[in-house]
Amino acid sequence: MIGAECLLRTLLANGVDLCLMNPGTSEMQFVAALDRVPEMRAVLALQEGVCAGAADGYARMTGGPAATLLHLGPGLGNALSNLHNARKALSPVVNVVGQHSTAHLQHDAPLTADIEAFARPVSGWVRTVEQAGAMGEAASAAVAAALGPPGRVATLIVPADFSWSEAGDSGPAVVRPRRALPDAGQVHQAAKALRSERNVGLLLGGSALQARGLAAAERVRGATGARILAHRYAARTTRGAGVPAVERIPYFPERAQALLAELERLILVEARPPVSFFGYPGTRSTLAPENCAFDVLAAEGQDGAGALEWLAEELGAAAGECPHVDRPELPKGDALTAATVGRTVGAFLPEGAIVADESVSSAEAIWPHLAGAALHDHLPVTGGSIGQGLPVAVGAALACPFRKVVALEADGSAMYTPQALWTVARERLDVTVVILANRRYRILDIEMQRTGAGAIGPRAEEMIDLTDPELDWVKLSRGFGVEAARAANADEFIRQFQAAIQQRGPRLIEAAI
Ligand SMILES: Cc1ncc(C[n+]2csc(CCOP(=O)(O)OP(=O)(O)O)c2C)c(N)n1
Repeated sequence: MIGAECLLRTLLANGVDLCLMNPGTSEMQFVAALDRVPEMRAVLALQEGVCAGAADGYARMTGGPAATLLHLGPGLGNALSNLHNARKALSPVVNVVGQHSTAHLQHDAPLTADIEAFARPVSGWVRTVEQAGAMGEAASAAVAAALGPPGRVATLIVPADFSWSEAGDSGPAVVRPRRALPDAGQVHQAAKALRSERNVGLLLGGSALQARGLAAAERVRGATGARILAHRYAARTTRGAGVPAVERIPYFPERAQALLAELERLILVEARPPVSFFGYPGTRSTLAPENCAFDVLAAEGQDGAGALEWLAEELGAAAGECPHVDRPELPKGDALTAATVGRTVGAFLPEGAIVADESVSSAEAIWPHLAGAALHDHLPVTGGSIGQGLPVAVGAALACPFRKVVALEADGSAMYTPQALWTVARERLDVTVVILANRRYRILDIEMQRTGAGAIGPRAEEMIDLTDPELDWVKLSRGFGVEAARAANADEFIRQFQAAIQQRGPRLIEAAI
């Protein structure tokens, strides 16, 4: 078996059966091998940022890795932004990058680059395959490294001659690791604090923000009055009917600090002490009060949900009812704003939907309206690097073909990886994209003031305004093969969004907010 086939078969032996790729000459053996290894689903993306973001979205929804296949240093370079987001999401990703054949490398040919150096800052594990015979073992090691826990980007660099040479048998199946519970001492310490102190909060991140962890956290809240807070950039939060709501830490530090002002102790569950997104002149970066004490109930990569259940038992907390939140009412005759988009999405979201949220300055206006929606999963931008929402939607739809995916996309952000629309169309994914078209880098208006950079002069305005020329999302979307329409007011948006939810398949709505 040649190396390329050995790698694909090793991935399959490890349950990795999706490869998001944008190949070149050094990866031709992999492309050819796809016809001999039909069990591997290969999905083409037209820009590597889409491959990386889709692998992240897939991992968030399945807990396991997809593979990428990227072309040399430049292909990896295009993927870095979304690999950065995947790293912050703690998503397992097997990131396969082709390399020149070993004899060719010395000549510094046009595509030669230090791929390991490109990979290292976004990867938790990097290895260049040393010889063809090591291919199977190296691929298994990459899967094991990706799985963690916590999950990480494992970059496997494959010289072309090893992919075309005899490589021997495929590598072993690695045992899928279980997340470990914390030590009893951590649970006892948290229970003691909750029993004896008043202003205690639990900050949930990672897997603790899914149904099991949330239900256990609600029991703890019921028994102790502790506040349940959510890490703002956790990879996946289950929300809506049937799961308890949590307080999400706001974006701006003053609001976040005000929300947390009374806290004397914060118990961290798969989360770190919260910090603001940016540092501003005269503002501190930490969000909890300066004298707040911290305990770790579960570290990142541990079983936060299991730890919360243990804590609830320790406290003798009864299973509580999940408070009911009404579905939002549809806006009537209102202007089309981020809030009316939020109410409409909240009203129509079907059970089991997945929301890829890159709504940037519209996020605060939309978020509360989804609390009363049907049960769904919310996937935010984890690493602040925009251009993630559409690719994450692709990966989530590939992972969960029977769940509706809704991508809430600010127009500026959507322009970083619009090629994702082509993959949505080609794979006929059940994705509804809502473009929040304010024709501006709106958040930068606010940030300009906050950073003390000063007033927006006419030249600065040109760096923030997106009206000259205007992006036409209906034409752009159709150009990528996704049927689209424009909504100019709330009534049009309601009609179009309802229709998109009722049909299966790709659809884009440009909401002129
Ligand atoms: C990769 C990357 N490049 C640039 C930025 C800086 N940035 C943050 S938000 C933003 C503009 C966002 O505009 P849009 O997506 O239209 O959202 P709006 O603020 O209008 O809601 C930019 C350029 C970033 N976060 N990531």
